[in-house]
Amino acid sequence: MTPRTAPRICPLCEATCGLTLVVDRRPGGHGEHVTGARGDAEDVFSHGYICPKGATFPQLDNDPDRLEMPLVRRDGVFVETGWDEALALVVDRLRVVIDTHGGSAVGLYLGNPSAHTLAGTMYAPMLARALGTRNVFSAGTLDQMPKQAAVGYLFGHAGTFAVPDVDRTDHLVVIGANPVVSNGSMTTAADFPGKLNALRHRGGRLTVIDPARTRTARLADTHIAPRPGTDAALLAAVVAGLFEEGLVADDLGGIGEFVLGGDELRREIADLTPERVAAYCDVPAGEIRRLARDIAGAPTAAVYGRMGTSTVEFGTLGCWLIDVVNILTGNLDRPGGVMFPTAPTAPAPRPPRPGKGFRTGRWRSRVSGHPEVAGELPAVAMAEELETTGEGRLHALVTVAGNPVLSAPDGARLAAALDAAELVVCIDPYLNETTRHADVILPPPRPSQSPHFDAVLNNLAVRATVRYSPPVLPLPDGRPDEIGIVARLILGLSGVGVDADPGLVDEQVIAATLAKEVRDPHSPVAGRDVDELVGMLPDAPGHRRRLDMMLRLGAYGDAFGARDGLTFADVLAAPHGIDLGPMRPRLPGILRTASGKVELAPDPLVGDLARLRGAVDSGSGTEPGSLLLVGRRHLRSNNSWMHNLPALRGGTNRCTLQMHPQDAARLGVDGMATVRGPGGALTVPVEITDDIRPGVVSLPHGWGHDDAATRLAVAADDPGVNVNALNDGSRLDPLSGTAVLNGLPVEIAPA
Ligand SMILES: Nc1nc2c(c(=O)[nH]1)N[C@H]1C(S)=C(S)[C@@H](COP(=O)(O)OP(=O)(O)OC[C@H]3O[C@@H](n4cnc5c(=O)[nH]c(N)nc54)[C@H](O)[C@@H]3O)O[C@H]1N2
Ligand SMILES: Nc1nc2c(c(=O)[nH]1)N[C@H]1C(S)=C(S)[C@@H](COP(=O)(O)OP(=O)(O)OC[C@H]3O[C@@H](n4cnc5c(=O)[nH]c(N)nc54)[C@H](O)[C@@H]3O)O[C@H]1N2
Ligand code: SF4
Ligand SMILES: [Mo]
Repeated sequence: MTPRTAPRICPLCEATCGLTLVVDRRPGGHGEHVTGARGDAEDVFSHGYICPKGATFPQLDNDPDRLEMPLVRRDGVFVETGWDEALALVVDRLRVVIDTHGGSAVGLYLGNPSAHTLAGTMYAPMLARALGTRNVFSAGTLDQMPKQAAVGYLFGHAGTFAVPDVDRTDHLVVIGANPVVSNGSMTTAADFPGKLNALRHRGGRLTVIDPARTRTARLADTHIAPRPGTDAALLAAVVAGLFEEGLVADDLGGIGEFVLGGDELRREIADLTPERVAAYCDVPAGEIRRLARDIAGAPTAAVYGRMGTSTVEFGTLGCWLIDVVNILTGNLDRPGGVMFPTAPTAPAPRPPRPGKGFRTGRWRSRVSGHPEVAGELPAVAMAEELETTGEGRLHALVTVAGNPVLSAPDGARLAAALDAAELVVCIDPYLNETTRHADVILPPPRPSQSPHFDAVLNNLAVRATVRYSPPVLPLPDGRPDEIGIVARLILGLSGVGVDADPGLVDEQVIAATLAKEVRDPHSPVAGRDVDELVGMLPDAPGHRRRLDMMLRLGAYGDAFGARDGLTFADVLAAPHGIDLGPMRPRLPGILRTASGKVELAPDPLVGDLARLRGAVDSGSGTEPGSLLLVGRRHLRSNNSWMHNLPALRGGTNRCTLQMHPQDAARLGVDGMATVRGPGGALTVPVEITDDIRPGVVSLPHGWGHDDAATRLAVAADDPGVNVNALNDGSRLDPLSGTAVLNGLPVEIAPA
């Protein structure tokens, strides 16, 4: 038999490319496996694009270190256990913790890949409810939580993101992001490199603001290299410059009636002039003023920021000011500016109405009193919550798709706290630096055996499409997929039993959602009969029934037969996806602030400007000879968990400390160096390069695979060092609880 092919959306980064998998019989004839992956030229979103990570799909799928069976720790050693037994054991042991100490004694940590799986997006959040805990943590507070807080205050909801309209903009300003390498984040756009080239070809402009001359910066017309950690000050000065020079767009480009707080903003920010922040940012005032003019003067412009603006001391302020610049220059909600995507499974737009608004601190962490933000507590607080005795202590932790021992600051402390905890359960395919501290590991099956739908990332897509990948290979008998693992835990915890049909979870959601919809006069199914609607859903696995419901209730759906529109059957019939067109204006209907308007100058953000002023005026970190550490990503890497694939090893993907020749000469560093940060010291190979500005050094994260108790044979060969061991986790952006990962002060000496 010749090999067959099957389309599959790539789950490995936010670009969500369509792949064509090649599937062949295994040698010896025992079933099939994935032998190849290439870009799917017919995919309606990615049109054939693929990156080196996507191309390793076969290696990832077939990795011999991938766990096939649950591992249960007995007398200190992991023993392979059957599925029913392992799931029952987990529920029994969670019950003991909950019965003794209450639901809040169990923490839940959701890692990055859970944003890419159906299990992580549509089921794992329900696990928190089944546990009865508010101790929810995620990679978000090592990443984009500042953005969520900022848009929460501006637009009223922490999930309402405006993304750059990269296909139509005339001037893209990229601050603290390297999308040519990362393929974009908090903006889902396949083939970012191609889109930046297309921008240049149509005569558009690219400005990159980054202390490193990244691959993205190399494509730029203008590259500004500020001191790390100073983006909020730089952007505040751009805003001050826009006001001072009369560059604010007339009627904010046509959305003036939907925006409040312009005068207050002007008053509060006017003193943060380019001249005042120039030394702190180490960017000449004239360059900041030119940036303001270049954004205001472009027919359309979009300012886009990521990790370098987010995981810093003033992360929320920086993320807020990015959108403030977009708004003041008339670029919010218009083609070529930044726009709010309309995802196919999001509820259909409703008429404008004020919302509840956004606030934080509805509860606080027990030990340090960190405010909850968007329902989460800071990932860096997990260790202290586990360690610190007393009422309300965390006694157990469940992780889903996370490796916080490497990805969060001070992993050694967290590892010790996990060892001391009563129960640690990890839903994860690998025995790695985190899961090796578990009592039970429940491995999801291979990606080829799992269905795929981007329920979250479609909300960030620069063009609307709908695509679904059914499993390419069948599951072995008796093996649950990841949805089944999470759903059965939920059913076990809620007393229904781990042996129940996982689809029951979906039926509960369907019944509750439809009951609410039919009562909502603005719903496309207002006044209909719930049973009739349930009866229209397909006879299919629970996740498909739920997706069918969401799609039919959504902007492009058929409203359960009430209008022409999509059902899930249409999606199944289109293996390369259905294009739903470019982004469209969404104001004011999308706003959920208490005023029903965009709130430009929310109190918590305006209030935090005082802290920024303090930093600017004290010039902290600008002392001669001081060094700041930033991170970087490599094209052939994915955080901490793809170093086990031979095809992604070596070459440029190396765990080296990049340093400018002037700094290296001054410090006499060559070969190996010792880096000392607030959390400890590491010895690393140095790479001297003028791709990084003086005063800044860069080290990638996700390395440090030297723990003998893991099962990552390839990664262990060239382990690298864990950059987060330099960080004690005490530095946070207070408005979002996000760890400072970029702009960490370090000292360096020859080793
Ligand atoms: N210093 C520094 N630290 C950083 C960063 C940085 O830039 N600098 N970046 C931060 C960012 S942006 C992020 S998002 C975090 C990531 O932090 P985490 O999400 O905690 O870590 P990852 O390395 O993404 O690990 C993902 C885990 O998911 C598992 N996994 C993979 N696929 C699946 C699946 O389909 N299902 C399940 N259940 N598990 C799966 C992997 O085996 C691995 O254990 O790291 C953060 N840490
Ligand atoms: N190949 C690959 N792709 C990935 C990942 C991966 O590990 N590898 N991880 C995925 C994940 S989880 C995420 S969140 C995204 C992240 O996507 P990006 O944010 O695009 O990726 P980073 O490489 O972290 O880019 C951050 C940039 O900010 C710069 N920077 C650091 N500090 C500052 C600062 O203070 N100000 C400014 N202006 N710039 C600063 C750094 O030099 C770096 O170039 O990538 C995703 N895609
Ligand atoms: S850019 Fe690469 S890793 Fe990201 S979705 Fe596309 S193929 Fe997968
Ligand atoms: Mo991330």
